[in-house]
Amino acid sequence: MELDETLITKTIVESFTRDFLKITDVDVVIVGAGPSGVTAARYLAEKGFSVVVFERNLYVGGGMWGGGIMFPKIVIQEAAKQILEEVGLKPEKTSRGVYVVDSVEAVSRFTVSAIEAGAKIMVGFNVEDVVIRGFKDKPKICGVVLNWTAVEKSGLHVDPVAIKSKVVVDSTGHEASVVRTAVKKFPEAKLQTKTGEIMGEKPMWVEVGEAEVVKNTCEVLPGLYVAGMAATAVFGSPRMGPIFGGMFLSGKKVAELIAEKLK
Ligand code: 48F
Repeated sequence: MELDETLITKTIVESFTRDFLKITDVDVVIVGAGPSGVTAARYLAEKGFSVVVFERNLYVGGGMWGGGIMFPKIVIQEAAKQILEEVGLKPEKTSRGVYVVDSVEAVSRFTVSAIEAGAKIMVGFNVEDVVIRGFKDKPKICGVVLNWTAVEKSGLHVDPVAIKSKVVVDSTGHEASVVRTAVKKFPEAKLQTKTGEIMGEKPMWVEVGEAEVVKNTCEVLPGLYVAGMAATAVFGSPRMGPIFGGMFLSGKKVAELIAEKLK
């Protein structure tokens, strides 16, 4: 067989289009493929839900690669150990009582596990807005609006496309970018925070930050959930720096909440 150039082109376009058509209407859209997002994706896909993760970078993993100050190590506490073991990691117990794994292996195993469970991960897509129904009467978020990250960066005027879902998860990290957009575009909806607004991440306090990121993982607007650092930012909790247990536990919790909601 001659390796004609256009057969490569056709294969790429055909295969991508087939994949994309499968994810235009799903149970769950997850925005951001950091530790909380990929963990949520795996659990939800394992439970049989159709799940797509949109990640604006061309790579997954979010803040996991760089560990702490670019030392590629992921530190976790006992409570999160089982989640890591489920994806085939072997957390090493240190003399300090916490556990450690290699960050490259962690990203790889979490990603493969989510994909094997049936989640679709789409990279290079920036989620720039949400889809809503019912402005005044029972408003609900029921999808996302997205474009190629390259389009956003170029500043070209290109209209985005929409994806419908039963629920959306904001796991975009410190930015909480989906909640931020939803609140800006949809001021009549009140967030489930003390002030009804995004409270902003507080300075570091590891013990409290780790507990609160899990507590804050919830449905923050009808149809929109927060997980990971996005939950910390929305609810005004302290940051925790390079310990990742809370991120994995938050991803697991958001999957459980959504599974309960959609059952
Ligand atoms: O920041 P990130 O890793 O989120 P996380 O799951 O984990 C936080 C930790 O990495 C670390 C920490 C540990 O204690 O504090 O920071 O909360 O991953 C968020 C991902 O979301 C992508 C972004 O590129 C990153 O990979 N992202 C952000 N905004 C968008 C987005 C968007 N609008 N559309 C698509 N992807």
